[in-house]
Amino acid sequence: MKNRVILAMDKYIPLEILSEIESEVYGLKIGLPLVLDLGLEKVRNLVKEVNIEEIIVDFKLADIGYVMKSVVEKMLFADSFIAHSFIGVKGSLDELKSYLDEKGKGLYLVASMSHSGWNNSFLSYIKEVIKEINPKGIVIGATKTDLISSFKREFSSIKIISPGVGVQGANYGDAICAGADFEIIGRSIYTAKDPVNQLKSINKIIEDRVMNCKGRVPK
Ligand code: NUP
Repeated sequence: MKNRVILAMDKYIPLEILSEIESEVYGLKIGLPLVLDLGLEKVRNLVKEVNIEEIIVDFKLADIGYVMKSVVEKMLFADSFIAHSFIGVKGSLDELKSYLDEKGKGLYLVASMSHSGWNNSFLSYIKEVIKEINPKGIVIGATKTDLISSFKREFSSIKIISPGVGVQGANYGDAICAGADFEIIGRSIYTAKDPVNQLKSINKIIEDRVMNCKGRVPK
């Protein structure tokens, strides 16, 4: 698989740059700061113009089912949505999952966040929720490579996407070597002087890294 990067767009990136980037990324992750800056209509129009395999909305939804459905129904231009798993199943994630299934959209659940203060002591509960909901994918911080490997072994058919690469400290390619499918990268790309070349360099580093870790990627 060539493109292993999901570009985290928490700040506006002009269409001219996005058009050059689209062949270099697998996905585009739309963050809440971007929607608050631009407004929903402009984000929708921007997304319409780009040709990227998966558009993921990352509001880390954590609410009752009715409210989460009310959010995603306004953003059906996206392919998938990220929600928290600690909110539980009944009356919440079960309703969101059925709604997204009905609309042909994907759901990612947060399994373990990338920041150091995230508490993994409720991990077994989170795993129960993931098993019950059976989402398209899960989010695990790239800063936690052991956890990525153990989730990959336990949930082999679920896609793992990993933020925390670059600015937050994880090395490019480490999460993929540990078993993640994609690395989510934001500021290291969009704050660079030349985001297009920066992304190309990052892709090259990931490619080289993945070549060297191949034997160790968990099945
Ligand atoms: O645990 C998480 N950590 C994290 O940084 C879960 C996330 N979804 N993210 C998101 O990944 C965060 O909201 C941001 O959009 C992106 C990381 O951006 P950056 O640190 O590469 O700029």
